Amino acid sequence: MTRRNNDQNENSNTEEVANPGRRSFLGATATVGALGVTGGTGTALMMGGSGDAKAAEGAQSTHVPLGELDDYYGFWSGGHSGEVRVFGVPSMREIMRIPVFNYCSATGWGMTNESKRIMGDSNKYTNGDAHHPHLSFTDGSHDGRYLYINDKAHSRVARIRLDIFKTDAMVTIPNIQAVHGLRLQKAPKTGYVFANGEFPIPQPNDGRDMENTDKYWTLWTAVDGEKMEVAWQVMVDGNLDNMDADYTGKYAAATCYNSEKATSLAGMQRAERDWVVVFNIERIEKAVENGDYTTIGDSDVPVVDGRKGSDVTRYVPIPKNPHGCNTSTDGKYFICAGKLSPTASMVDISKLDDLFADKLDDPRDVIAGEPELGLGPLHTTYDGRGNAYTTLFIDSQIVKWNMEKAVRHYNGEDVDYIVQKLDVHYQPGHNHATLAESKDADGKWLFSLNKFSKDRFLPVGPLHPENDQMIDISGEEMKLVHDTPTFAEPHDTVIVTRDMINTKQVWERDDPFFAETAKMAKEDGITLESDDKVIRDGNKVRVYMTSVAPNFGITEFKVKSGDEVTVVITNLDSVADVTHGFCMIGHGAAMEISPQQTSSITFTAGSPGVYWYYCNWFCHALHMEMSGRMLVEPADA
Ligand code: RUQ
Ligand code: CUA
Ligand code: CA
Repeated sequence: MTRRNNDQNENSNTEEVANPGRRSFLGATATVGALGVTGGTGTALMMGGSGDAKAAEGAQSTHVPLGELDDYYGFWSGGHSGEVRVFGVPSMREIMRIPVFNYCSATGWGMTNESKRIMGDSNKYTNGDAHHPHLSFTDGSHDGRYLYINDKAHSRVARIRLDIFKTDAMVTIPNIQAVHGLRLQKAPKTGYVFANGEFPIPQPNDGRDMENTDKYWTLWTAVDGEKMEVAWQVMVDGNLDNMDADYTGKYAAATCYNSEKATSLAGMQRAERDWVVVFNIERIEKAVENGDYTTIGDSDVPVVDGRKGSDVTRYVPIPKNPHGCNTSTDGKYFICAGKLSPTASMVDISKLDDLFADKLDDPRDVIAGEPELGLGPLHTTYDGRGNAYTTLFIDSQIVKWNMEKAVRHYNGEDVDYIVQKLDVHYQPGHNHATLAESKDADGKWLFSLNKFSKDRFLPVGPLHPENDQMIDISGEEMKLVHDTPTFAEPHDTVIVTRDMINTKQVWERDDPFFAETAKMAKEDGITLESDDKVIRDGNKVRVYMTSVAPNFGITEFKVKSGDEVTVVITNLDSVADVTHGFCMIGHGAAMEISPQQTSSITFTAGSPGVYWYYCNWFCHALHMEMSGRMLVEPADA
């Protein structure tokens, strides 16, 4: 049934001789049985992975000639680093990092007043866990306006503006713990940003019902992607893992691995089937409109009851601890990977109207196919030519399979739906092909986001990078072409053509990003574009200055120890790429000020003495000289 790339088998033999220790570790086979119900699953889940590979002959080139630009933007989540990273595809040059849920020493994210306003209360957390980056849609195509991403650690959803590549909004979702799956409404446009609440908790979670897990619930949330406010929530049975939305705007579906509502590993594997929950968005909106909802605790967000038996959801049983849920780019299926089952379940979206109209005898009648793919299927992506590509975590492979043939096989025809299995290095989680979240999937490149790199890179101690491998899928055969080490830990990526993104090279002076700071300046009678002035207001001092390479508008100012000092800098340079910085020594204050940007940061003046501040972004031949002094006098002077 499966076909192997000969090159790889040859190469793995050579490797075996060269490095027998590694082979014996990686060569161990895990079986479905070994995944079993209790105990020992930890090691079983780590095994598999059967060989090495070299870039295949005749593959598309990843080479981008010097001075030329890549064809695609790739947005990578930075996992528990909390950030988003931007790569050029196919060169896999890292172009930019966008701080989101983390603090950034270079740009001042998390420390500047502008970023603090955006982070709101959650600014108190210095960590985040970014999983799923997704680009906004209009009619099923990416429209290049926004990128949305979730934070599992503190249940947040953030938005990044793609004209400036900065985070511009962040909401903390109430009544849940851990936003995991995050997906966007694809049509008519985004629209809603849907967020899966992963861990069930008492509702409200105020100390009641802590011992009684029967009373734990989690919620599925819709955020208004324009206003970045929570629109409504739906209470569900079990928990929620990953999800996706359809191409009509009508339905969304989320996998649940803990239908058992267990709190132990063994308990979560007890059932042979968990489920995929299908949400009827129209019916949820109706329920909210009709006042058919409750609220929980202090939150005034409408919560619609979507537990089993409700009108707004359907629970379709599928095997077993399912994980990824990816809508096929032809709009036909939600494909849910089985994880502890070697299968993926294909939910036929055209049957969902009947499912909700109670016209089907069995909710399983919406399953159009359930192909057997290999061990540990996690996520699926598409080439727009009728093929699906699913990661096999335990087998350390990508399996390419034909969707139509899988459906025919499910209907009893003797047809082989597996096209190819390709070894990857090692243990893939997500995979993602170019444009494969939209109806424009172009079947050019596929990335396998491997959780382990083991021996693929120079050793750097016990902590290894991940390995995001690039595969040419433009032909019949998948061809492995490139290894990319990545740091903790890209969960997912979205890749779009470069013409979909339109960026500004220089800030506009009326940009809302620093509008609050501009308002404060106005109240102080300051013209940001020309004034260099210190304003004292009790023990608050506001230092307004301009910058033009290589000068700060103010090179000396006096404050008293303990004063709350706010430094506001407007960069008057309007030449692209002339970014200045401000770093106050000994005060934990640093920030970026790009051309025509206003940035501000507030800190408490330390003990009496002289403190130099300097520009920390290289801007000019006299960049080293771009500095000034803060003179801190005793508090009672
Ligand atoms: S999950 S390895 Cu956070 Cu996207 Cu599947
Ligand atoms: Cu201004 Cu460096
Ligand atoms: Ca389960």
